[in-house]
Amino acid sequence: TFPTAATHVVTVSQYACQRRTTTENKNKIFTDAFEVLVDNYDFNEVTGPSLAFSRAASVLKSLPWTVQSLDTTHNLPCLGEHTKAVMEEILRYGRSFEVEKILADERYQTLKLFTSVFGVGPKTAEKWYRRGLRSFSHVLTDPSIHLNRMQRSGFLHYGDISRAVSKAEARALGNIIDEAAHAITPDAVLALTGGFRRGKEFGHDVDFIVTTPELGKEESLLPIIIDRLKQQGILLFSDYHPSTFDATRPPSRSFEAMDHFAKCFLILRLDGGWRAVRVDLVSPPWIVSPLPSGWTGSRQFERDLRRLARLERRMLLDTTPCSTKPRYRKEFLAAVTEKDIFAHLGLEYIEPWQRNA
Ligand code: DCP
Ligand code: MG
Repeated sequence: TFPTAATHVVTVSQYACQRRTTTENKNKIFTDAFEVLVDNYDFNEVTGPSLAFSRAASVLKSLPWTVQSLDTTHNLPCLGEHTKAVMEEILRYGRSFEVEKILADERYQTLKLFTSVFGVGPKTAEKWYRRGLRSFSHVLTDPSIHLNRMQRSGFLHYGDISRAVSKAEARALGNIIDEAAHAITPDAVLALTGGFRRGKEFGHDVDFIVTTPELGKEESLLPIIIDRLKQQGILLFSDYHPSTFDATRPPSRSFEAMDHFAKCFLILRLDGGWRAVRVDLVSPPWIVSPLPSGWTGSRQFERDLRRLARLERRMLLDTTPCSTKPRYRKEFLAAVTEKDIFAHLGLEYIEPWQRNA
């Protein structure tokens, strides 16, 4: 029989890490609208509603059925009054007037355009907007605007890097980087992470983890890989950040706590239909390599892993592989694989392709 809402009265968790979310989104009409609202709240630094609509979008993405009436949403978490009002409009008129108003708003349009450039965040976009700039040619011809190196590359390769990267292109890049890593050390390990690990067909970039079992050696991997790519003539841009990883530091509460491993943001030239592609490499020590599940995403999935750990299990999810005992934690739980992490949190294992929350 055709699946209807009534056949799916199982409870849906408020945490994305307790839901299985494939790339097949049956409620895109709602989640696309929510994403416009989220962007607009973020541009205005309004965090509460931004998170609320992000969570609502994530819940709808996990449903194996399309919402056709608000009556079928009573059992669903994270759908507040405002969210339901937007859904009601879409169900009734096929569109949301609130969303349409934002889409037609000059400030929203301009900030969206500016932040689509690699290296331009909401703060810079806002600064340019306040200066009266409304287009790329305004920005590029304004003598008072000083672009940094990343932004100059962002504009230079704008057309190429705003085009989606395919799985085949991701594989081709994987081979190039794998070869570079293996030339340094034969036991280097390269793994695809980010959206492609979750089974997405296209991505805005390609994310890789590269490491080696030889402790400490991972620190030198990225600079050497970057050098090789440069010698091959395919490096168009690189921004390298050495590790700030400190095993003696107590775990951090913040979501961005993952961000202390050596990493680099690259633009590479991919042969065969010459194009520029954005590539991110992260190089954690081998001992914490299961934790780069933190780079698998989705962003909402990672957020909710941390939120559940903190609120429901009184644990902090972190990458610190040491045995110090910070005051709010009695012991560290060792994790060798991703499965260990889910088990420590009392969660059923969710496959990467089910983390498209
Ligand atoms: N990530 C994070 N914090 C951020 C941004 C990203 O923890 N502020 C993590 C979760 C993401 C992963 O890194 O899933 C990769 O980031 P991307 O921006 O490359 O996102 P995806 O790979 O998921 O999607 P896309 O296809 O847009 O690249
Ligand atoms: Mg990505």
